[in-house]
Amino acid sequence: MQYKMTRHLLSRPTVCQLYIYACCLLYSSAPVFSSDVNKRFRARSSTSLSLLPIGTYNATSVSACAVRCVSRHNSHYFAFDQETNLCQCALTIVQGTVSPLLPSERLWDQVSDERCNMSAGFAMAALHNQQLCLKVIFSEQVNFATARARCEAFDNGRLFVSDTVDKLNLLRQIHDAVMKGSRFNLYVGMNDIVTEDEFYWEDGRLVTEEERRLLFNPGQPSNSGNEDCVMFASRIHRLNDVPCYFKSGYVCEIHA
Ligand SMILES: [Ca+2]
Ligand SMILES: [Ca+2]
Repeated sequence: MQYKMTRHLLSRPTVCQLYIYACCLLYSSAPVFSSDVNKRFRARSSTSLSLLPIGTYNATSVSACAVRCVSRHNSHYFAFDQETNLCQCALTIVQGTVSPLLPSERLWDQVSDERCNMSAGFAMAALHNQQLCLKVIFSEQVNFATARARCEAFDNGRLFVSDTVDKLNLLRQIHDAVMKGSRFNLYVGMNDIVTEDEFYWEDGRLVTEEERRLLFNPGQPSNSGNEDCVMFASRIHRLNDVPCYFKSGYVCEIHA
């Protein structure tokens, strides 16, 4: 899937009817009908929000755009331009720097999302029946203990429990969009600090054999030189155990 910002849409100076809609509800496979749109989606307008589109279409209305995005992509986020009828579906919207808006593009109403804490830089992402709230931090490089403490300083915050391949892929997409070619490894919420080779997620669950097989890079975890903390390795898009004193970016999530 190609994740490419279509800035031309956002840069029209007269696009005063550009709305970002974000689903307030958990994913449902039920189709979206016109009358449901206002209940299931709400307009978001902010100079500091961007979306990572996964599909762009022409749609005759907001409702048609919603139907298209939900039915084709299970997408809970979209932008619709009422002047051009351009409809962009996205799996996530992110705060800030992915595609900064021009001054002429200050046309979105700020809508806060209390649970997702977007004002603190968290991004919402819909993944199957889950709604994730993630924040990728690369502006400081810290050891595991500091990364963990930073995440836990947010209400309901913790290091990201990246326990599926889909979550790793989403992390890759957000990382690549935000970093624009640079690469940062990111601490995630897994370690075997207490007992060697017994990895636990930050939610307290033991990491299963299947999770190890699917999520770690082949040959990892290696505990080479005593590695008890786990990073998302941005080049390989898989996990690797590293010494906990290594300094790295990290990814936090807000959990329910
Ligand atoms: Ca270890
Ligand atoms: Ca390793």
